[in-house]
Amino acid sequence: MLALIALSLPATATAAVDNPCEGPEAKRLLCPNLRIAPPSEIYVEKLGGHVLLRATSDVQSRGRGPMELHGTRNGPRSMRINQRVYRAGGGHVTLPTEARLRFTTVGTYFGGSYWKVHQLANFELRRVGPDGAVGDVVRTSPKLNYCLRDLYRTRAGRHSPAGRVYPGCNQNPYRDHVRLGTSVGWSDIYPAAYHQQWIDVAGLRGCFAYRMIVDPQEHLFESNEDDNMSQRLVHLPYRGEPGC
Ligand SMILES: [Ca+2]
Ligand SMILES: [Ca+2]
Repeated sequence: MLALIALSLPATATAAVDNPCEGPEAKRLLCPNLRIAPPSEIYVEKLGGHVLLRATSDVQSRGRGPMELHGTRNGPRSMRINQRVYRAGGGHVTLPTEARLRFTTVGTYFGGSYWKVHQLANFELRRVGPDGAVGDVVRTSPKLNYCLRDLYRTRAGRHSPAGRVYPGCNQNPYRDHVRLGTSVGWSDIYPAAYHQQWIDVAGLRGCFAYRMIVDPQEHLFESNEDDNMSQRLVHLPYRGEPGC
């Protein structure tokens, strides 16, 4: 009976250490918070027998401090990650994480290969019932690896730097250490036409929820771990605009 109860618990306790951004010391830390905007600029691309539902994704940094990650080589195309959280009065804490960087190839058109965070975001499609209830996952995107960088400043504010602090992801496969991150008020956005920004919806009919989830494995420490999902309803076959 005990074993059955344990198996039914959600697999959320994956962090390497306790999250200081949810504990009593949180107010002395400039903790990051990641969010993801609902999928936008949705369109269909037909390719052979595939029907690719493409969408733009926007990972937003919305905490008191940046999401800053330091990778250290632990394999030919892999790095382990320490997260750096700055203190309100100066200095920082270093948090070991279960997250990993992968040297990821996105094709020559999009610039070749980059050090990206493995499983930073998931895109998934779930069936929506006539009562509006969202059901199980029916399809997922192949995209898992995602850079963190300051691409656009999408919300100005007191903690948000006016210029880029983390300009782009490193492309050198021989580095032993890289730093990447997204500053407060900035976004890392991938357009719908980018490598793997799609879910194959071939053969699906009806109403579905197109969900985007940032940090789905809960490897990164944030001040709010409950605002990491957004969704938009889509009717399939797609009619050119969202909604069921
Ligand atoms: Ca969050
Ligand atoms: Ca998290």
